[in-house]
Amino acid sequence: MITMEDIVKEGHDVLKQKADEVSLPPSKEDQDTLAQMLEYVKNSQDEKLADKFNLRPGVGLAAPQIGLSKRMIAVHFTDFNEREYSYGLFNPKIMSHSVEETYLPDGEGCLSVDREVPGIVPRYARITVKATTLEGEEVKLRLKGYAAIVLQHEIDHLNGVMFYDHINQQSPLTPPANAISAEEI
Ligand code: FHF
Ligand code: ZN
Repeated sequence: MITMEDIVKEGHDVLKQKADEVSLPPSKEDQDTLAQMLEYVKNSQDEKLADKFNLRPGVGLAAPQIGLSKRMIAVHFTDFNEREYSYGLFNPKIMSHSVEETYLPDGEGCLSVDREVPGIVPRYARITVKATTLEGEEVKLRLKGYAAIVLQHEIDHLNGVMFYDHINQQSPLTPPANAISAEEI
Protein backbone atom coordinates (compact mmCIF):
# COMPACT_ATOMS: atom_id res chain seq x y z
CA MET A 1 0.00 0.00 0.00
CA ILE A 2 1.30 3.45 -0.94
CA THR A 3 1.39 5.97 1.94
CA MET A 4 2.87 9.45 2.44
CA GLU A 5 6.21 7.80 3.31
CA ASP A 6 6.48 6.74 -0.33
CA ILE A 7 5.82 10.23 -1.71
CA VAL A 8 8.91 12.01 -2.98
CA LYS A 9 9.14 15.69 -2.00
CA GLU A 10 10.32 18.74 -3.97
CA GLY A 11 14.07 18.98 -4.16
CA HIS A 12 14.31 15.35 -5.25
CA ASP A 13 15.85 14.95 -8.70
CA VAL A 14 13.21 12.53 -10.01
CA LEU A 15 10.63 15.35 -9.96
CA LYS A 16 12.78 17.33 -12.42
CA GLN A 17 13.40 14.52 -14.88
CA LYS A 18 11.55 13.64 -18.06
CA ALA A 19 10.03 10.24 -17.31
CA ASP A 20 10.50 7.25 -19.65
CA GLU A 21 7.75 5.81 -21.83
CA VAL A 22 6.25 2.58 -20.52
CA SER A 23 6.66 -0.28 -22.99
CA LEU A 24 3.36 -1.69 -24.16
CA PRO A 25 1.55 -3.90 -23.51
CA PRO A 26 2.35 -3.02 -19.89
CA SER A 27 4.21 -5.57 -17.77
CA LYS A 28 2.41 -7.09 -14.81
CA GLU A 29 4.75 -5.08 -12.58
CA ASP A 30 3.90 -1.74 -14.20
CA GLN A 31 0.19 -2.64 -14.09
CA ASP A 32 0.45 -3.48 -10.38
CA THR A 33 2.25 -0.23 -9.62
CA LEU A 34 -0.33 1.84 -11.49
CA ALA A 35 -3.18 -0.01 -9.75
CA GLN A 36 -1.55 0.84 -6.40
CA MET A 37 -1.22 4.49 -7.43
CA LEU A 38 -4.94 4.62 -8.23
CA GLU A 39 -5.65 2.91 -4.93
CA TYR A 40 -3.69 5.63 -3.09
CA VAL A 41 -5.78 8.36 -4.70
CA LYS A 42 -9.04 6.58 -3.87
CA ASN A 43 -7.98 5.74 -0.30
CA SER A 44 -6.82 9.31 0.32
CA GLN A 45 -10.36 10.54 -0.36
CA ASP A 46 -11.90 8.05 2.07
CA GLU A 47 -12.00 9.95 5.38
CA LYS A 48 -11.60 6.86 7.56
CA LEU A 49 -8.70 5.42 5.56
CA ALA A 50 -7.05 8.82 5.19
CA ASP A 51 -7.18 9.30 8.97
CA LYS A 52 -6.05 5.79 9.79
CA PHE A 53 -3.06 5.79 7.43
CA ASN A 54 -2.38 9.54 7.48
CA LEU A 55 -2.93 10.03 3.73
CA ARG A 56 -3.06 13.55 2.33
CA PRO A 57 -6.14 13.75 0.10
CA GLY A 58 -5.38 13.97 -3.59
CA VAL A 59 -7.17 13.73 -6.92
CA GLY A 60 -4.16 12.46 -8.85
CA LEU A 61 -0.71 10.89 -8.56
CA ALA A 62 2.13 10.59 -11.07
CA ALA A 63 4.79 7.83 -10.92
CA PRO A 64 7.72 10.25 -10.37
CA GLN A 65 5.99 11.22 -7.11
CA ILE A 66 6.72 7.72 -5.81
CA GLY A 67 10.27 7.90 -7.15
CA LEU A 68 9.58 6.06 -10.41
CA SER A 69 10.62 7.84 -13.61
CA LYS A 70 7.96 6.23 -15.83
CA ARG A 71 5.05 7.74 -17.76
CA MET A 72 2.17 6.58 -15.58
CA ILE A 73 -0.54 8.64 -13.86
CA ALA A 74 -3.61 7.88 -11.76
CA VAL A 75 -6.59 10.23 -11.39
CA HIS A 76 -9.82 9.90 -9.43
CA PHE A 77 -12.19 12.84 -9.00
CA THR A 78 -15.60 14.36 -9.76
CA ASP A 79 -15.70 17.59 -11.77
CA PHE A 80 -17.92 20.65 -11.16
CA ASN A 81 -20.61 19.05 -13.35
CA GLU A 82 -20.65 15.90 -11.17
CA ARG A 83 -18.91 13.85 -13.89
CA GLU A 84 -16.70 11.12 -12.46
CA TYR A 85 -13.21 10.40 -13.73
CA SER A 86 -11.22 7.40 -12.55
CA TYR A 87 -8.26 6.25 -14.62
CA GLY A 88 -4.87 4.68 -14.43
CA LEU A 89 -3.08 5.79 -17.61
CA PHE A 90 0.14 4.72 -19.34
CA ASN A 91 1.97 7.13 -21.66
CA PRO A 92 -0.66 9.89 -21.58
CA LYS A 93 -0.06 12.42 -24.34
CA ILE A 94 -1.76 15.75 -25.04
CA MET A 95 -2.63 15.50 -28.73
CA SER A 96 -4.23 18.95 -29.02
CA HIS A 97 -5.31 21.82 -26.82
CA SER A 98 -7.33 25.02 -26.90
CA VAL A 99 -5.78 28.47 -27.10
CA GLU A 100 -8.13 29.54 -24.31
CA GLU A 101 -6.81 28.96 -20.81
CA THR A 102 -8.40 28.11 -17.48
CA TYR A 103 -7.35 28.04 -13.83
CA LEU A 104 -8.50 27.18 -10.33
CA PRO A 105 -9.35 30.45 -8.55
CA ASP A 106 -7.67 29.19 -5.35
CA GLY A 107 -4.53 27.99 -7.13
CA GLU A 108 -3.09 24.47 -6.90
CA GLY A 109 -1.17 22.33 -4.44
CA CYS A 110 0.84 19.15 -4.76
CA LEU A 111 1.43 16.00 -2.73
CA SER A 112 5.15 16.59 -3.26
CA VAL A 113 5.04 20.16 -1.94
CA ASP A 114 4.66 20.72 1.82
CA ARG A 115 3.96 24.44 1.64
CA GLU A 116 1.34 26.78 0.31
CA VAL A 117 2.33 28.41 -2.96
CA PRO A 118 -0.18 31.16 -3.76
CA GLY A 119 -0.79 32.07 -7.37
CA ILE A 120 -2.82 31.34 -10.45
CA VAL A 121 -1.68 28.37 -12.52
CA PRO A 122 -2.70 28.92 -16.16
CA ARG A 123 -3.78 25.71 -17.89
CA TYR A 124 -5.28 24.93 -21.30
CA ALA A 125 -9.09 25.11 -21.02
CA ARG A 126 -9.60 22.04 -23.24
CA ILE A 127 -7.27 19.16 -24.09
CA THR A 128 -7.43 15.88 -25.96
CA VAL A 129 -5.34 13.15 -24.33
CA LYS A 130 -4.38 9.80 -25.85
CA ALA A 131 -3.28 7.08 -23.44
CA THR A 132 -3.41 3.38 -22.65
CA THR A 133 -5.59 2.47 -19.69
CA LEU A 134 -4.66 0.26 -16.75
CA GLU A 135 -6.60 -2.49 -18.52
CA GLY A 136 -4.47 -2.04 -21.66
CA GLU A 137 -7.01 -0.28 -23.89
CA GLU A 138 -6.18 2.77 -26.00
CA VAL A 139 -8.35 5.77 -25.14
CA LYS A 140 -8.80 9.30 -26.41
CA LEU A 141 -10.14 11.62 -23.69
CA ARG A 142 -11.65 15.01 -24.44
CA LEU A 143 -11.41 17.07 -21.27
CA LYS A 144 -12.29 20.60 -20.23
CA GLY A 145 -12.17 22.74 -17.11
CA TYR A 146 -11.29 20.98 -13.88
CA ALA A 147 -10.65 17.60 -15.54
CA ALA A 148 -8.28 19.25 -18.02
CA ILE A 149 -6.45 20.97 -15.15
CA VAL A 150 -5.91 17.76 -13.16
CA LEU A 151 -4.60 15.85 -16.19
CA GLN A 152 -2.23 18.71 -17.08
CA HIS A 153 -0.90 18.79 -13.49
CA GLU A 154 -0.19 15.03 -13.68
CA ILE A 155 1.31 15.06 -17.20
CA ASP A 156 3.55 17.97 -16.11
CA HIS A 157 5.08 15.65 -13.47
CA LEU A 158 6.12 13.30 -16.31
CA ASN A 159 8.01 16.20 -17.88
CA GLY A 160 9.71 17.44 -14.72
CA VAL A 161 7.39 20.43 -14.37
CA MET A 162 5.83 21.60 -11.08
CA PHE A 163 2.61 23.64 -10.79
CA TYR A 164 4.45 26.71 -9.50
CA ASP A 165 6.64 26.80 -12.61
CA HIS A 166 3.55 28.21 -14.38
CA ILE A 167 2.82 31.03 -11.88
CA ASN A 168 3.56 34.54 -13.15
CA GLN A 169 6.21 35.84 -10.72
CA GLN A 170 5.41 39.51 -11.49
CA SER A 171 1.71 39.17 -10.82
CA PRO A 172 0.87 35.79 -9.24
CA LEU A 173 -2.83 36.45 -8.67
CA THR A 174 -3.73 38.01 -12.05
CA PRO A 175 -5.52 35.56 -14.35
CA PRO A 176 -4.26 35.55 -17.96
CA ALA A 177 -6.37 37.69 -20.32
CA ASN A 178 -7.57 34.69 -22.35
CA ALA A 179 -8.51 32.61 -19.30
CA ILE A 180 -11.82 31.56 -17.83
CA SER A 181 -12.19 30.21 -14.27
CA ALA A 182 -12.61 26.40 -14.23
CA GLU A 183 -15.86 26.91 -12.32
CA GLU A 184 -17.37 28.58 -15.37
CA ILE A 185 -16.57 26.08 -18.10
C1 FHF B 1 -3.86 17.13 -5.39
N1 FHF B 1 -5.23 17.87 -3.58
O1 FHF B 1 -4.62 16.21 -5.52
C2 FHF B 1 -4.10 18.24 -4.41
C3 FHF B 1 -2.93 18.60 -3.51
C4 FHF B 1 -5.06 20.14 -9.57
O2 FHF B 1 0.35 15.31 -8.83
O3 FHF B 1 -6.81 18.57 -5.02
O4 FHF B 1 0.31 16.45 -6.44
F1 FHF B 1 -8.68 15.27 -2.54
C5 FHF B 1 -0.61 15.14 -8.09
C6 FHF B 1 -11.51 17.10 -3.77
C7 FHF B 1 -10.90 18.30 -4.07
C8 FHF B 1 -10.77 16.08 -3.24
C9 FHF B 1 -9.54 18.47 -3.86
C10 FHF B 1 -4.35 18.84 -9.32
C11 FHF B 1 -3.88 18.68 -7.90
C12 FHF B 1 -3.13 17.38 -7.73
C13 FHF B 1 -1.97 15.79 -6.20
N2 FHF B 1 -7.44 17.54 -3.09
C14 FHF B 1 -6.51 18.03 -3.97
C15 FHF B 1 -9.41 16.25 -3.03
C16 FHF B 1 -8.80 17.44 -3.32
C17 FHF B 1 -2.67 17.17 -6.29
N3 FHF B 1 -0.72 15.78 -6.92
C18 FHF B 1 -3.24 19.81 -2.67
C19 FHF B 1 -2.50 17.43 -2.62
ZN1 ZN C 1 1.51 17.15 -8.04
